[in-house]
Amino acid sequence: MGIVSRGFAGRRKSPDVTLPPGQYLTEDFPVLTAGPTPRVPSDRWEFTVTTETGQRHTWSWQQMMALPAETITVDLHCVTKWSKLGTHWQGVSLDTLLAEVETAADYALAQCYGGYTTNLPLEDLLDGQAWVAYRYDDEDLAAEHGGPARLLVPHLYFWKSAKWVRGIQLLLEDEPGFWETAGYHDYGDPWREQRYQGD
Ligand SMILES: Nc1nc2c(c(=O)[nH]1)N[C@H]1C(S)=C(S)[C@@H](COP(=O)(O)O)O[C@H]1N2
Ligand SMILES: [Mo]
Repeated sequence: MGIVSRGFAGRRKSPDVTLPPGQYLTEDFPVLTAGPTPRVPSDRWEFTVTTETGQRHTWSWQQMMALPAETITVDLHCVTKWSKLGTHWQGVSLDTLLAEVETAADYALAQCYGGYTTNLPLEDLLDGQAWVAYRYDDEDLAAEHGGPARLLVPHLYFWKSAKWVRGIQLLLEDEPGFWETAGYHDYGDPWREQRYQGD
């Protein structure tokens, strides 16, 4: 590794912050929703994992709340180029939910109240990389940000963090979701700037 001397001329305003390429910092929390905001009361909310053989594992709100919660502090990177650092969440790890599920699938399609979908490799939902998040900044997650609960997958562009999530379909073959069908990248790694198909 080389030694980099910033010198005086190279000094930046925020020398400690490294953002993915093409991103800028924002302090507020923009709302990005394709279509109307679904209103799902928690007593009618449920979350279902469906395997490639059609087996279903469903959690009611009450059952989800009874699972061990994790506190998560992560940076968010939206493909529209804003990044928000150090966001604070609470939720249930997908490791906890998927531990009970037997599957040979390699892919997952997140499904939402309201019809939005987004696809991810199953391995990107495991090993402490993804949560069903229901609290933001120590408050119940607001409806416009996906409340009562959303997927949180912060290592990928934020469109992969499905709001109003109602389930995960496990698949043997990859199946593109809403934005992926419209030309956005299948995987969406912000550090490799995978915004669009072909990036
Ligand atoms: N159900 C659903 N989830 C969604 C979206 C959406 O339109 N519908 N938009 C995605 C996009 S493009 C982004 S950037 C984030 C925005 O989340 P926020 O509105 O909480 O900032 O949610 C993602 N999850
Ligand atoms: Mo986005």
